[in-house]
Amino acid sequence: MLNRESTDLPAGPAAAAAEHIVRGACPHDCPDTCAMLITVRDGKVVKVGGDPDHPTTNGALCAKVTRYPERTYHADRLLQPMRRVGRKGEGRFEPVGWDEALDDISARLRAIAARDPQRILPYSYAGTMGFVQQEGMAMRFFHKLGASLLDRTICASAGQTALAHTLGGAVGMDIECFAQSRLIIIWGSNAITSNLHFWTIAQQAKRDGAKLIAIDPYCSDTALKCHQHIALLPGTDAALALGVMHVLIAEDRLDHDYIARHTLGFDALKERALAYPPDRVAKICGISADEVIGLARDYAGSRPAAIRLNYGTQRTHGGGNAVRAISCLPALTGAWRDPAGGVLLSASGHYPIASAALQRPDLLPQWPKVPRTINMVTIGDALAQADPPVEAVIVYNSNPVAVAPDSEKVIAGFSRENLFVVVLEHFQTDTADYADYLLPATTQLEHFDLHKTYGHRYLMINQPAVAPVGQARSNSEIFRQLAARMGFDDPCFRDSDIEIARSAIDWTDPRVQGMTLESIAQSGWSKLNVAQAPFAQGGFPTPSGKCEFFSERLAAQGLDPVPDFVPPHESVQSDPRRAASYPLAMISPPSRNFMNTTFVNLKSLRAPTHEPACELHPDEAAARGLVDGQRVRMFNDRGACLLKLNVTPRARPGVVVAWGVWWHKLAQGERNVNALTSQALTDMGRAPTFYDCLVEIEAASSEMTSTDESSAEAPSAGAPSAGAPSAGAPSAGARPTRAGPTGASRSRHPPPA
Ligand SMILES: Nc1nc2c(c(=O)[nH]1)N[C@H]1C(S)=C(S)[C@@H](COP(=O)(O)OP(=O)(O)OC[C@H]3O[C@@H](n4cnc5c(=O)[nH]c(N)nc54)[C@H](O)[C@@H]3O)O[C@H]1N2
Ligand SMILES: Nc1nc2c(c(=O)[nH]1)N[C@H]1C(S)=C(S)[C@@H](COP(=O)(O)OP(=O)(O)OC[C@H]3O[C@@H](n4cnc5c(=O)[nH]c(N)nc54)[C@H](O)[C@@H]3O)O[C@H]1N2
Ligand SMILES: [Mo]
Repeated sequence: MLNRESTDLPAGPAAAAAEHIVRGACPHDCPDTCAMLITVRDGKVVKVGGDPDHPTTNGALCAKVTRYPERTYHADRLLQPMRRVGRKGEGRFEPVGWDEALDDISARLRAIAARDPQRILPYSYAGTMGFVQQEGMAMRFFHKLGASLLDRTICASAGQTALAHTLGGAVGMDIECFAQSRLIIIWGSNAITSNLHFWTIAQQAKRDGAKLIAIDPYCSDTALKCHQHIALLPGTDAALALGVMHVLIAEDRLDHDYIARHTLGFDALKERALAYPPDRVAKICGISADEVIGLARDYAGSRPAAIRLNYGTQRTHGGGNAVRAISCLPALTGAWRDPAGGVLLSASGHYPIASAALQRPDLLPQWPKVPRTINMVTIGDALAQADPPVEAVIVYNSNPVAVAPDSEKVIAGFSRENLFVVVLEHFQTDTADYADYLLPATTQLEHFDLHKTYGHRYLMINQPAVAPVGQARSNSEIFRQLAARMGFDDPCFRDSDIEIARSAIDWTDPRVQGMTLESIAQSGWSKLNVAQAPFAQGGFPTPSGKCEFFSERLAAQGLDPVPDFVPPHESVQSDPRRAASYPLAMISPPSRNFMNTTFVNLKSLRAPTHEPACELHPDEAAARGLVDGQRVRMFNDRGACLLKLNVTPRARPGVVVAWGVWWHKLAQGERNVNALTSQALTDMGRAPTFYDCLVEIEAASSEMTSTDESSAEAPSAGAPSAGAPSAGAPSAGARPTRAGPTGASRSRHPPPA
């Protein structure tokens, strides 16, 4: 499967030597997208390191990705195709040949498609972010089939929609320029966890005298190291941004020239901001009026002033409006005039992506009419209620049973005996337990790819370092072979991985002028030609060419054209009745050692935390008679999970911080935090509201508190070993109770009672 043609591209140095280094790119859903140097000895990867020449990677990888060899050669790695033998969710499989598996899968899909191809649904996200292995061949396949479209909204679509309606796209500052900023506001981002290489840059700025301010309900590792931390309540960022505007306007600290030339709708924004005086904002946000005023004065008084905004701000009901309000700020003060001023949420919109050539929507049977769209966030409801029903789900690059909100409903959906499920994976995840066919996929060390990024401006190449492990095949190869079996004979289904990568970029665009796939492969990466201060003279990619405080396009959708504070669905202020039963606002931000649910099954990365944990303020703990270190049950009317309690003032009163995102089956009680989160959506972008979730916490009953890490180990997954029907040793049944509201005993993900 190693794509023959890939050797045509210049590989890394000394490609033929017994020990050699191959250039890779980190595939994960992280803004850093690091350049990797992969050391191969005798056909095996022995080391993965960071490229010292790549300006943002700067020679360093995070603890997770340094462990790529351990992950790749892990004893639980899926090495052969498998077919279900037990009940859905039991996770019991038998080995099957590739041909038999692909023949049967294509026959099943053909039969369903004959009734209505919309009954088939792809489910995928960002297990890998490469053009080839993420959606390149997969999307062509599902388009040709006429399957339901998947709305890929689980992470960023509220913020992206907001940016599109304000700046004109996912565009902004060059991350490297933050080194020269005099003020950096780190807004809804725990950079030390989720954007480590930006943190290196921010520390450089700090050493050079910049002030760092964190805006975060939790005193994260990052907030701890900033000069100031503003601990607002979750989901109140728009109010804070409007309060800052109020002060800027009241004290006339505006760049009137920039506003006049390069913005649209100042009067409407001014009127809105005047409704948010600091006292009102302080009440909404749970902070002091002085903090609002101080933030505004710091912002207006520093030049260059930069905002590193992250997706943590947009996982509540008003997330879209929050991102819109925050991204209006640099146009009010003219911060965009400097390369080290402005805002960065995502840089992905700077890449000239040829998505029509890559994904071929024109292959849809009734193009330009498109099939129905199913939102990946509400997969729980969709599997129960969609009409016509979903009869098949093909999962790749994602672990929906663990990452989608409202787990009990997701589990119930995947438990349907009349749902045909195919999962392409590296490991036997929570989702894999529900597969009818479980297909072993290659890792980034075993396949070719080309990457855009969302945190910096380099196109990145990933060369395969070694041959696929076991019988693993790349996503692109699996969909290529399925396409052949379905009789899809368009030439694009025979494209090699190199050809798919080439089709992904509009090479005529000035931003990639002078670049070819081959030239990028030479160094492993190549920087886009985009101005360091892209909006110093305006030129926003909006319809008006201006920063749109007022958005005609939002108005046309019947939405508020001017940013406002949209309260959380669930908070003490917005829903006091619900808060009477569930008074704590729960947020579940990324863990440092995991990448969403990826790496949770690596014992070495799980070791520091040992088990899922949460943090609660001493006053909240005392009010409940809870003590540090004890096991607690966190619950609401949707579900429950068991956590170890850390009592610490780093969590503000009213908020519980429950780190994401464990595998259900590796957690005590076999439920992670998504058992409690809801399927409610954001104000724009149809996105999830993971951090908009009221809960209560109590001591776990004694039968829930047996703490034996070994009992929470993964069942040895889908086994490489000689043909034995493997996996899913019924370890689950040996455990005491599940965390769920019913407390009923259960097998591995039981349908809710
Ligand atoms: N190690 C690691 N890195 C990751 C990930 C991971 O799981 N682990 N996930 C990756 C993914 S998928 C993404 S999308 C990115 C970005 O992921 P983000 O969701 O931006 O994650 P963080 O940077 O950790 O920042 C979230 C911060 O926002 C805070 N927060 C929560 N609610 C609010 C709120 O309402 N307002 C404000 N101001 N702050 C809030 C949290 O306490 C946390 O400190 O990170 C990526 N990087
Ligand atoms: N409670 C709560 N839930 C959350 C979040 C949160 O902050 N709190 N964060 C949300 C966010 S921001 C996101 S982005 C989503 C992430 O959700 P997902 O995108 O589902 O992310 P992962 O859990 O990392 O699962 C990715 C899976 O893809 C697999 N994979 C990796 N590479 C390949 C490949 O080449 N081929 C195949 N076939 N498989 C591959 C990995 O083994 C892994 O199991 O989760 C969301 N869920
Ligand atoms: Mo994400």
